[in-house]
Amino acid sequence: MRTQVAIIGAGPAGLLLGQLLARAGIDNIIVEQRSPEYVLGRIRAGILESVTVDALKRAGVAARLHEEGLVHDGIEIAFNGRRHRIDLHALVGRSVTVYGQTEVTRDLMDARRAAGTTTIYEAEDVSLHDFDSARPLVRYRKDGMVREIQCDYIAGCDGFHGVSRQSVPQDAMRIFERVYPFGWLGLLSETPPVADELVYASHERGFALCSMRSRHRSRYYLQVASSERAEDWSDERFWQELRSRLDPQTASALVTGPSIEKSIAPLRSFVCEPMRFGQLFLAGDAAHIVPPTGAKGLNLAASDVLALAEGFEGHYRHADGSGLDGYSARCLRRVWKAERFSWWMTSLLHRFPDADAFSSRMQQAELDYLVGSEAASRALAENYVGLPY
Ligand code: FAS
Ligand code: PHB
Repeated sequence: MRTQVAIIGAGPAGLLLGQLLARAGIDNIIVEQRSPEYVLGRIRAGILESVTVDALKRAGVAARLHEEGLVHDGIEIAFNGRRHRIDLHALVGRSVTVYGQTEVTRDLMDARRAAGTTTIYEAEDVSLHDFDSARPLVRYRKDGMVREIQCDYIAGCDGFHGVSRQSVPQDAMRIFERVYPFGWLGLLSETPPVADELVYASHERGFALCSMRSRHRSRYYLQVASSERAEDWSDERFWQELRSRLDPQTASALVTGPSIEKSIAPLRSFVCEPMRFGQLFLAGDAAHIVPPTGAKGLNLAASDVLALAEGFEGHYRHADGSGLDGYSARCLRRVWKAERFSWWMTSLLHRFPDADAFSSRMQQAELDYLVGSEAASRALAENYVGLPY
């Protein structure tokens, strides 16, 4: 097979890139190691920045998002038994949209299927070759046969554990990483959300987050030690621990029910520099990871893909290589600011096992300052809704 751009990974980054390229008349093939059902079964992000909403509009897949997405003008920060609302829209004139990553992925999959663009699911032993030449190659095994895709470029959209970044020689990249000593135990339930907007709770027992997917489906998270396993957390134990970390107003409004999904996500900050290696471009989690506290992971993937699609369009339609040449530097400027914000929010709201009394007072003072200063709240708001793309 031959194509212009071979995309590795059919998560949100790969599917969004494929859709934007197809609409620009740029031929592409996606190679995905899992089945569509498996990809849809992963429960992840829930908050879309306006940049991401615009990207999905440009990709022609925002109809259901407009119908079902919930626009939120604020978030709440709870500590010392009280909730404090950060009025995003009043502070920076913008909002966020609650619409699960699963739904984004489903909409992109449906659009790709309708367009008849090629996606190879359950591809085994995917490998990348000669991306330091003008004739890169993707090889994979399907139905017992080894197949090849010749292409002009490869887009590595295969997430943190994917093959793309691992195909790059170690001495060609610089890695920056911070692994946090805790994870997030997430629970999805068909229960009404505990509040109209998200509640980020800082408590001496640990961080908790009350989020949602719709007005009848809730998503909750608890900070847990890295050694914890989801199977050790019964629904009852989860609900009891969540209630113990919430302020009285929120705890009294909590409606519990059976979990639909329960899983633990590790927390890390990670950046690979640069994001281009010859004819290979990394986008999304393949290039960077943020702790989910700032709701940036999926949104960074979308802004990478927007920049990459613009670069390919400039190259193929206007013989202008500047977008591709500037891709890595442009994305990393936005990535590092999102890394800072996600690290800051994680440091502010979580309990660190090695924190001393001074660190705890610093957290308390930062929280008091945040909710008591319009300037501090505005700084959080402009980062949370998404810095300019
Ligand atoms: P993805 O990891 O979503 O997709 C990569 C795709 O590549 C996958 O389908 C994978 O199967 C495929 N792949 C991997 N290796 C391959 C190979 N060798 N060959 C072919 N295909 C391969 N973000 C938030 O904002 N909020 C959250 O609450 C949140 N929770 C998360 C929980 C978990 C457990 C994880 C891992 C991430 C979470 N994230 C969250 C971040 C998440 O939403 C990512 O930012 C988002 O999925 C990024 O999308 P992609 O870059 O497409 O990577
Ligand atoms: C989610 O709903 O999954 C979610 C929302 C906000 C975050 C992280 C995750 O900061």
